[in-house]
Amino acid sequence: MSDWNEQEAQLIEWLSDMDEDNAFELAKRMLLEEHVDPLRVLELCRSAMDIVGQRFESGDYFLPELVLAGEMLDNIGAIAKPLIKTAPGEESKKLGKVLIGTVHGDLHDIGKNIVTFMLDINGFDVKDIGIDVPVKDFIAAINDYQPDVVALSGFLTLAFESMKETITAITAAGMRDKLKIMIGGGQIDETVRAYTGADAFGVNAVEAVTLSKNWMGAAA
Ligand code: B12
Repeated sequence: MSDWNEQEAQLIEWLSDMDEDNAFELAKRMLLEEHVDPLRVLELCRSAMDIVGQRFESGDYFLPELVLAGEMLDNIGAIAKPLIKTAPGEESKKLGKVLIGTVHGDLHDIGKNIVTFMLDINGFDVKDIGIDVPVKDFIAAINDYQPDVVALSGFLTLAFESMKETITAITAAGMRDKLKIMIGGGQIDETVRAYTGADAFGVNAVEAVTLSKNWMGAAA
């Protein structure tokens, strides 16, 4: 927390305290009037969500607070995302195809949507197949879309199992050698990567872009 200036700490506090109106107005002012880096604002949102998550775990918050947190993020994201700059020249050339979805059993999609958006503005063709995606739908979509990279998102611990199932099925279908698989969302680390059999994991949307660019042989 010590890394934040006063205004940033205020945004985190309002977001984590569910002070929806003040948080939205401040985020809007930072983005549209003060031209604060939108990625920085999204990072502040993420920190606030960690606090919300902790309060949920400790029984101070319940499902309605998680729902409201999701809505606040969506609203701020809608202003922030169009302000994220595309690197010059990246708009026209397509670097490769990425298929992305949240694995079955998991309904979280805010992080996935940011990843989709960032891959898109960084020159990838991205097909987003949504949330709670059954293994068979991933397989069908890979057959159909022929992606270079498959991105699996999931925030729940149970998503690790779904990711493993999905990757095992991709291997069983004989598609594993033709694509790279990255996973992300929530508490994913090297142990989870090894467990699921993914090629790599990323902790944020910038890492998702870097991994994909490296795999496509484009400078990150
Ligand atoms: C908002 C929220 C919800 C909303 C989701 C709304 C939505 N449309 O997504 C709602 C209310 C639906 C929800 C429901 C539930 N939730 Co919830 N939720 C959250 C909360 C507060 C924020 C999540 C979020 O969106 N963060 C913001 C994004 C932007 O986060 P981010 O991590 O920075 O995202 C980046 C990375 O994840 C990465 N990334 C994402 N995907 C990918 C993919 C790839 C390939 C890569 C490389 C990177 C990558 O890039 C993103 C952008 O930079 C978290 C707490 C937390 N600390 O995260 C709990 C949390 C995830 N939820 C939790 C729980 C328990 C639930 C429920 C089970 C509650 C219940 N009792 O019903 C349900 C589950 C429903 C289901 N089956 O999925 C737990 C999970 C615990 C666990 N370990 O399993 C958490 C951690 C809260 C907690 N601490 O207890 N939730």
